[in-house]
Formats: sequence, structure tokens, C-alpha cells
Amino acid sequence: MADVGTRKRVLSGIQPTHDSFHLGNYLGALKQWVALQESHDAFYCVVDLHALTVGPDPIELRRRTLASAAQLIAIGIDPAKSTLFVQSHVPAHNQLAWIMECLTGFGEAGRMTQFKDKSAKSGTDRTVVGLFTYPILQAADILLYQADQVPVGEDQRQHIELTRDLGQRFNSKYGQTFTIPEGYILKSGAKINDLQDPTSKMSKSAASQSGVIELMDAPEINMKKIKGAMTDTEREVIFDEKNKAGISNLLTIYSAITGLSIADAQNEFVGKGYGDFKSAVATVVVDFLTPIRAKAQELLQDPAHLTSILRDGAEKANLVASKTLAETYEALGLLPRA
Ligand code: AQP
Repeated sequence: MADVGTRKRVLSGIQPTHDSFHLGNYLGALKQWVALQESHDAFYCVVDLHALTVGPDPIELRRRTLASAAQLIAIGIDPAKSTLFVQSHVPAHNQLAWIMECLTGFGEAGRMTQFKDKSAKSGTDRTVVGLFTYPILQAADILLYQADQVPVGEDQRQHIELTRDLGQRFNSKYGQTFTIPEGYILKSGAKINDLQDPTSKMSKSAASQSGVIELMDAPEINMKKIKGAMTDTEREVIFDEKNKAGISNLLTIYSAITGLSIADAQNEFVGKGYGDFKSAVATVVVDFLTPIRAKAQELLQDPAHLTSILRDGAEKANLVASKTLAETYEALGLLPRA
């Protein structure tokens, strides 16, 4: 393991918008969080301020924030290796976000496809300004920690690009202040699709949960969802995203969990039908998720332990974030408080 001082830094976050993370979150992003904590100085946060864009119930938000921390530890985030914290515990996130908002063009923010998709679904009158400025807060989250890399799913590529643009814009206008981060996005598995609508990404806010594999769901529910996944009417298990979106999505999941290449995974099912294939995928997924669910449930029995981990994480995060914020204020010419 490289020395802490020489290790590159990673930062990423996840929203506590649901009681459970889903398999897309895990394979697209969280699995990489776990791996990167071995080689990098890792900062991971539960981005509760981002979750406010969907107007959550206060009791649910509090419960889900703690449940998110429990799931992160259950999948393997080790608080002794990673700084694990809650975004709202570090005030510098909001403070830097305002500065970044003052550097972002209105048209530039309006081109974010996630905003366009989500606001189109709910209509302009029901879309909050926070959803529009969401990617700018995300840029602040990343730039505050001088992150070199940001492990995320494919859907975040455009937001990382915006973060880079804002960091570079600040640096060229006010002097070198921010590390310009790179997205850490997998070639395979960066977009896991919905099991019932295999051309759309698996999403916490999907209209129906029947195509979403939740980490905290009971094994029999996930078994049933995978066995009932939407596929085509052919028989051969072949990776072909254009013509066999459902089968390709299941092969991607199978390959990501078993560690086999897509080609090797495909070879395993030569001469076998879709029924056998789906059963095999369901078994590896359920075997993988069962201990994670049990561990998260166990951690949730002791909320005081979880909150103390998050308090320690916030302290460490605050040290880094407040240093960057002070440098930013200085570069901008904000008068220091006497
Ligand atoms: N389907 C997916 N495949 C691969 N990666 C995914 N991610 C999300 N969905 C998939 C990645 O998970 C990380 C955390 O996601 P998030 O909760 O911060 O944001 P999100 O993209 O809003 O998650 P959802 O489930 O899609 O929620 P909604 O429905 O609210 O939009 C991110 O790195 C993301 O790329």
C-alpha cells in the first residue's frame, strides 16, 4: 500500500433517497469505491443535501442517511481506510457551491442531460432550482477534496466534465487552486439496466421496482425479479446490446459479480436456454447480496456506533475541505475576517 501522503485521492458520493441501494449503484460505482480505498486516499460521502432536491420526508431522510452508511460499510467500505461522512456535516460544500454557481453559465447548466430528463418528467412548475444547480454542488463536493479521481457510473460522465470545466475556469481566472479530477468509469458495468426495461438504467426513482435489484431486499424477492427479467424470444445467450438488451444486461451483471469476462460468461451458457441462464444469474447475485444485507441489518442495530463513525469522518473531511475553502476565498479576494 502506498504511503498516505503520496497516494492519489478519490472522492465520490451517493444519495440517501431510498431505503436501499441497487445493484446498478453497486456495480457501476460502489464496487470501485471498495477497491480504490486500498490504493488511494479515499473520501466517500452520503450526499444528503443532493437528496433534498426530491423533497424527502424528514424522518425517512434521517433513517436513509444512516441506512446508507450501514450499506456502505456492509459492502466493504472500511472507516479505518476511507473517510466516510455525511455531506451536510461539512458546511464547506454549500459554501464552495455558491462560488461555483457564480462561475457557471446558465446555458451550460441547462445542458445537463440528467436535469433535462428529470425536469421533463415532472414538468417545469414542479422542478426545483436545486435540481438545476445539483451538478454545481456536485462539482463543489469533488473540487473541495482536491480529488484526482471520481469513481462513478456512466450517467455521471457529463457532471464530471462540468466539474473539470469549472475547476479549470477557476484556476485560469484566479490562479492554481483546484486539482482537476478525472472520472473513474468502468468500460463494462458502468451502466446496469432495469430488468424489466433493459434499455433504461436501473434507477432508485424508477416508476416500478420490479426491474430494480435492491441490496436490502429479501433473497427470494431478488431471485424472483431476476428469473422474471425481460428477455427476447430467442434461445441463445449472446451478448448483443442492440438486439438482446435483456440478455446482455444479465451477462454484464453475471460477469461483474463472478469476475469472468463477458466472453467466458457467454461460453458457460452455450447450448443452455434462458431459464438456466437466469437461474444462474439469480443464484450468483443472491449469494453475493445475502451477507451484505445481513451485515447492514446488524450495523443498523447500533446507530450510535454508525453516528460515531460518521462524526469521525466529518472531522477528517472538514480539515481538508476548510483548507481548500480558505484558499479559494483568498484567491477570490474575499476579505479575511479579522
Ligand atoms: N444503473 C446504474 N448503473 C451503473 N451505475 C449507476 N449509478 C446509479 N445508477 C446506476 C451510479 O451510482 C452512484 C450513486 O448514484 P446516486 O444515488 O448518487 O445517483 P443517481 O444516479 O441519481 O442514482 P439513481 O439510482 O439513478 O437515482 P435516481 O433514480 O434518483 O436518479 C453514481 O455514481 C451513479 O453513477
